Amino acid sequence: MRGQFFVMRLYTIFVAGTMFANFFKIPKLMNSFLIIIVLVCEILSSEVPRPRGVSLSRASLYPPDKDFTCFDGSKTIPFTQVNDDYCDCQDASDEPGTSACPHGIFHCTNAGHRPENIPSNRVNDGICDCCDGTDEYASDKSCQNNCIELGRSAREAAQRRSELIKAGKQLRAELSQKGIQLKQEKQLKISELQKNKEEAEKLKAEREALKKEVEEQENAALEYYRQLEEEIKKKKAEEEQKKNRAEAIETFNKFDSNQDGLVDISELRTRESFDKDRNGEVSEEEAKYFLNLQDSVDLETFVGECWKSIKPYLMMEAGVFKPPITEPKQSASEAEDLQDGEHEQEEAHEEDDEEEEEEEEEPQEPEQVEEPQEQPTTVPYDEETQKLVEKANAARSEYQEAERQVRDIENEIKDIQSYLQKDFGQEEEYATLEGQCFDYEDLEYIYKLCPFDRTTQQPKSGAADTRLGSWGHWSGPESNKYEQMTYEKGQSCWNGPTRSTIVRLSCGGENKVTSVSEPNRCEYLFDFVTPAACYEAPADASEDLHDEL
Ligand code: MAN
Repeated sequence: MRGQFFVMRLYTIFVAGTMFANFFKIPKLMNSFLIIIVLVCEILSSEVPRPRGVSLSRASLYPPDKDFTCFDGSKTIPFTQVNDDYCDCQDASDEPGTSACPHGIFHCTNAGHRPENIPSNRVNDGICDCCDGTDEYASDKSCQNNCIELGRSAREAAQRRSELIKAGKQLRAELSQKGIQLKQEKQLKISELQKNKEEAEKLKAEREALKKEVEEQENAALEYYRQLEEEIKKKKAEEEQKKNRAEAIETFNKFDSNQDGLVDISELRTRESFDKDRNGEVSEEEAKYFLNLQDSVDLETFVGECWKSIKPYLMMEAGVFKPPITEPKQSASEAEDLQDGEHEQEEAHEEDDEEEEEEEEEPQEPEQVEEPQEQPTTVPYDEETQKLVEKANAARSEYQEAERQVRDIENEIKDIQSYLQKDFGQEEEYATLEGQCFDYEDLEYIYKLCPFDRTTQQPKSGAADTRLGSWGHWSGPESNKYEQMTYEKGQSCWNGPTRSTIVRLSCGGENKVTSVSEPNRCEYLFDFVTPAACYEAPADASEDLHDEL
């Protein structure tokens, strides 16, 4: 029975091998060689006597003609106790083919496919774990041996993968070449810009010198006008002062009704203007206030101390002084409305005039008069000075232009330098992805991956997009950090952290986002295939058949 099964297996391997060769167009001679190797291995693996659940490579550890010593050396038992369904060794080495030991390992040969080690508690548990069905040798479950079919599809998949990687590697090499070229071009651009910068700086220095020279000439010419204006201003101020003093003296003489050379309280009390509270009479306090709290003042005290508080009241009385307006400014439309209704208002105003005069008005307190700020007198420049000013203005704007040029070049250099520092992979293979964006649509959103920039999520309803993260860093495993990207510090999640995205990269014939999910709220996972990620060595179609074959 066992012999019949063995012959059947050999036949199946032969047929499967021939089909495999035809399918993948492997030359006949080479295929015969491969089939022979597989058959020899099969014969060897089947013929080497070993306890159940032991791999070919470990068969020598179970010599049947000797007592068995546990692998940890803790115990020696007669060989007949190996696989007797009783756990003697703590390391489970005496029960490789039963479920007697809690942490044992059962080895499935899985001839024709990949061998497998399964936990021994799965032996005879009613579930087929090994494709050759050997794990269920004593259970009611009858397991089909489908290793040949599984092996074939695994090899086919491996072959497809190998071809994909092979093609991808070629594309990756091209991308890498382009990436290196891009960086070289940028490097060249920097050298060119450095040269331009030197020239721009030279020009800037020349223009600065020219500006300085003409500004000196301009300054010298304007100095005359500054002094002139200063003198005019001084003169004007002196005249104002004189006028003010004369006015103060005149007022003093007017107030000094008894001509005793003093202005006193009683003299001020006859002056209606000083009725600050508008109650119809000038009180003693009110009069005293204007005399700087004295009973009487002489001419010099009047001019020096009292005049500045008296003058605004007299000006107000004469209608010359207007207290500052504190109401908010009118808007243009309000001003128009006002103009429209101006006539009616004017008329109404005239009618109201009399009444208004009778109305109690809040007494207005004029502020101490600050002399109005004089605008500097502008003396027109002569033709020569005017020309110098224009020349200096031109020199100034030319200098500013040169300064701007230097700044622009510096900024461009800075941008390129930061580009050159970017990590675009082992051989710049990801460089060409910069500046591109790749979309992925699900039912609700359009997701976007813009490598080295950002990830976004836009609702299909048309609402504004949400930033799911900005380029952070490579975050793949130590063996190859370029297998994963992290985008971080995206828009804040409601009542939560900022959004972030992990982008898993794998080998593909073209650049494409193949899936997007949100495993945790506001943490997104993109899968992106790209030839740039075709790193792996081409998979050997027979690699998985080690050990047993
Ligand atoms: C939006 C989307 C979702 C996210 C929630 C969090 O609806 O960005 O992806 O989970 O906000 O509130």
